[in-house]
Amino acid sequence: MSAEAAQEEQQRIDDPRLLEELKGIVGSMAVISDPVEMQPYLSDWRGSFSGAARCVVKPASTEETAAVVALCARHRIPMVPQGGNTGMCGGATPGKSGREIILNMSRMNKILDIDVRNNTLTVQAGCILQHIKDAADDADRLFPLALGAQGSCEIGGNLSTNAGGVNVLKYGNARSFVLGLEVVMPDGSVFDTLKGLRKDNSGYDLKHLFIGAEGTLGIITAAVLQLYPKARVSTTAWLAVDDPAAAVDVLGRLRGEIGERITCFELISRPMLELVLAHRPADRDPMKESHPWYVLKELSDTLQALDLGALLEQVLGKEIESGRVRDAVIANSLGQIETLWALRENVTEAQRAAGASVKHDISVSVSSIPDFLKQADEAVAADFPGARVIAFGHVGDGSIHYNVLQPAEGDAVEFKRRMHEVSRRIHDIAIRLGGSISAEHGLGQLKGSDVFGYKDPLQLRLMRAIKAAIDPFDLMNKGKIFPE
Ligand code: FAD
Ligand code: 2HG
Ligand code: ZN
Repeated sequence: MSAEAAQEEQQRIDDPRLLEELKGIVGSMAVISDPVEMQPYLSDWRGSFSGAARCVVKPASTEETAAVVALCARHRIPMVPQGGNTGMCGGATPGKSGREIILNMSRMNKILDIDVRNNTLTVQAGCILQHIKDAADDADRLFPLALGAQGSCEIGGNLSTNAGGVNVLKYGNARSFVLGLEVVMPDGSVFDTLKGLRKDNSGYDLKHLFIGAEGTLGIITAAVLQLYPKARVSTTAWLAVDDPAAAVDVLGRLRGEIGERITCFELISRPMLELVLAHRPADRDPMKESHPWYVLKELSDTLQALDLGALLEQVLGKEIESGRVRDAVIANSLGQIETLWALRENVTEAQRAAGASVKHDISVSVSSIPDFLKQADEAVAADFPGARVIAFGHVGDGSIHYNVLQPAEGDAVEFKRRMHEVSRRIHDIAIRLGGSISAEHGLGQLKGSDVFGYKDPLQLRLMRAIKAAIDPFDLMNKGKIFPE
């Protein structure tokens, strides 16, 4: 037997032995290998991706995670990190080989520390985002990351996808909240920068490599997060505009006048509103007349004494007079605010119920949004007649969800067959306008092969070199970002 073959033989481990060793590390209740019990972990929430795995392992501490990873590294067993499994691109779903183990982080759900004087919160990676927001609130602070899945997504998943959401305009995306990170590396060693420092220029800031890496470079186990002052006053309005150009124009003018106070500025198309209303019959159109486009806008401030309502009326008055805003509804109660937000936040669920769809999560410069939407609409109308476009997004970040649904009476199978073609057309337009094919959801297994046609060769070379240096045996989330 050659030395190589002998080493391979030593690395091989059969399932019963592997399960026994894993149970020895995390306890027998935290290893799932029963095929029926494993099912929920083997596919994504949309049902778009599914795979197979040897087992699901749920570590409860950094030490357990490190021991599991070291064991897998020794036997060259590939691993799939999994958080709340709410991702859009199949990043947390294993491949088809059945050789991987899923490392589900949901037992690592402790808030480890709140340091109000340092304005920081230290959390384990499996903490549900809503729980972190609640803990910050209890400490009279704000943790601003906000997205529709916040009741089930985990901070480890948020950081691994560098999640965006509705507050990026004011506070930035997930990356901007991280002061320190703890990561179990692909060989089981622990990268530890859980320090809460705001200044540290002692070389490369390596923690940022793991943020947005979609679990391909290691397992995030904990993070130190930056807190913000709580908003004491806020006001929410639903505006009608003629087209996306008017929305971009209004945002530009408001930024000049009251920039810091704009927390959200969400673009909503009429077809999107109609889809949500059809899905939630108890909800109502906020306006009597129908308009082609809307904006859901929120202002907030930390000064209790500030009359934001008056400020909003003043700036909106000018926009209505000029005709840039056609109509406006200002929410007067918590109930009304929730009603308006429900129309925005239920769009993902409404799309899921409406049949096959192909999602696009592109970004362009804010000023290019109208051009992007015009060109994309023309392309869909010409090449995919009958397909329904559900366009909406985070205007202030140039981030548009341009989702194309199968024709209402059409054939889902035929539509799915052409999905890649649809995406190609939309992505080409975004790239021609200087944009990106992923604003906030990542690549996962949905867009890995696409990005390689678009990304600059030097950047690709650097990405591959980093992956090879950190994970030489390609054990971490195989086939994600980098297609197999
Ligand atoms: P998962 O789906 O479990 O995993 C996502 C990726 O991160 C995978 O590649 C996985 O391998 C990796 N990963 C997970 N945990 C770890 C870890 N501890 N260490 C290393 N890698 C890890 N996204 C936005 O950006 N903005 C939005 O506005 C938004 N709105 C949404 C609304 C709804 C209704 C839904 C269902 C989803 C939405 N999303 C949004 C997508 C999704 O919620 C985010 O991508 C979220 O950040 C994923 O978190 P998760 O815990 O579910 O991660
Ligand atoms: C949002 O902004 C999410 O609501 C989900 O990013 C987008 O459903 C989608 O495509
Ligand atoms: Zn979004």
